[in-house]
Amino acid sequence: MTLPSDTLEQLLDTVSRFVREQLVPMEHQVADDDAIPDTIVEAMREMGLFGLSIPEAYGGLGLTMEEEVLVAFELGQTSPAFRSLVGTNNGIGSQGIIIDGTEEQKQRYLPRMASGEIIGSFALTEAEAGSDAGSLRTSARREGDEYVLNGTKRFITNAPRAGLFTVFARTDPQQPGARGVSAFLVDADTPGITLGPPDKKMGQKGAHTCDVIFDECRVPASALLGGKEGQGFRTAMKVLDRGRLHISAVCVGVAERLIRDSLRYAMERKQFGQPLAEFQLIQAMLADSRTEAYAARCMVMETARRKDAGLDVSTDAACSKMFASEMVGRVADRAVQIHGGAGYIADYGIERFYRDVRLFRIYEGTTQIQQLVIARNMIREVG
Ligand code: COS
Repeated sequence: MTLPSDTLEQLLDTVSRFVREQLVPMEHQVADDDAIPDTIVEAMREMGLFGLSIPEAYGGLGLTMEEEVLVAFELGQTSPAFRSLVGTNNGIGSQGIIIDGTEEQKQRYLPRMASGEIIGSFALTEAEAGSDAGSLRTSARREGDEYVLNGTKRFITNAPRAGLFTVFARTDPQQPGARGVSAFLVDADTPGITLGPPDKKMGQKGAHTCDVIFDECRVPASALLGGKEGQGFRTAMKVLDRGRLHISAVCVGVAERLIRDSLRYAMERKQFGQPLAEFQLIQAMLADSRTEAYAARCMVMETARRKDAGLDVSTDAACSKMFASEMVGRVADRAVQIHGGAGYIADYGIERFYRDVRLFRIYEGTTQIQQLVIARNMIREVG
């Protein structure tokens, strides 16, 4: 449901203030401790940030895609780790249930995800099945009224905190590709699940990923998402279409933050007797970054509006993800360059963003997967 414009303004203002006053001052600490303090998690719960995209009927804010990307632009203005904490409940951790879940599954999980009581995690990737998600090998064997899950999922975002996993597993061993895959809603405390140690990552400290190992993990048949076998891969693709747009919005937010920091630094720092911002070569970098971030913002807004209008945005979401994630990489690189030596020193935080944004070009589909999706869809449209 579309919010009245003053309610939306209020929400965006609240999120923006929260980011500026509470999150930005914590960035160094979160990176150093590799942990988000509980007080911040609690504040996020109170603001409803875990349930932005979950329908109101299940306790969320029920934002439209356009409203959600506007919030993501704001959340992007600080370390991506903060957004990552609420990201799975709003995206890949809940959308499978929202899009394809049964009413009972929605009732059971969505209200607790919206409140942040439980964290949802999306368990698709495996050691041998990353970009080629359809080749996954985790199995779900039917035994009476149960399925028995076996396999290992890799790099699973928010797994160390998760209360619920959406697990993609092969129910039909005769079908090696996407068609044999089903999705399951698995409570994290189900016997047979163990977690690997947290992964040591290049950036995004404070956001955690790890392996999730299923060993003869028994779930009731009612855990099958949507109650239908063989639909899991399609569900994953629909979830990712949406997730890619959200990530694009976060990229725009981070880029705008880095441009602001770069501009401020360029206006304060003097060399050769004048502020850096007076030099045309610095101006060129600022202008290029501003232009590219603006282009990405427009793409994201337009795609979000098209999605709200009920159009298929698979191609446009992939275009947005590819452009926005590559764009923020270039913007972060220029931000380091404008800051010079300071850009390379941890105290200024710019090098941290430079490392953090690298992930955007990889997760929820690499740039090369976006290219593949875009081109395949183009060919299919003509065919
Ligand atoms: N929406 C709905 N259904 C979709 C879809 C979409 N966006 N994309 C594909 N499908 C359906 C197809 O229609 C097809 O269904 P049918 O078998 O009924 O015809 C099925 O899914 C398989 O599609 P396809 O043949 O295109 O699958 P591929 O194995 O060739 O894989 C890519 C396609 C590469 C696009 C897919 O594996 C992918 O997105 N990989 C990246 C995964 C990823 O992003 N991982 C990140 C980790 S999760 S954070």
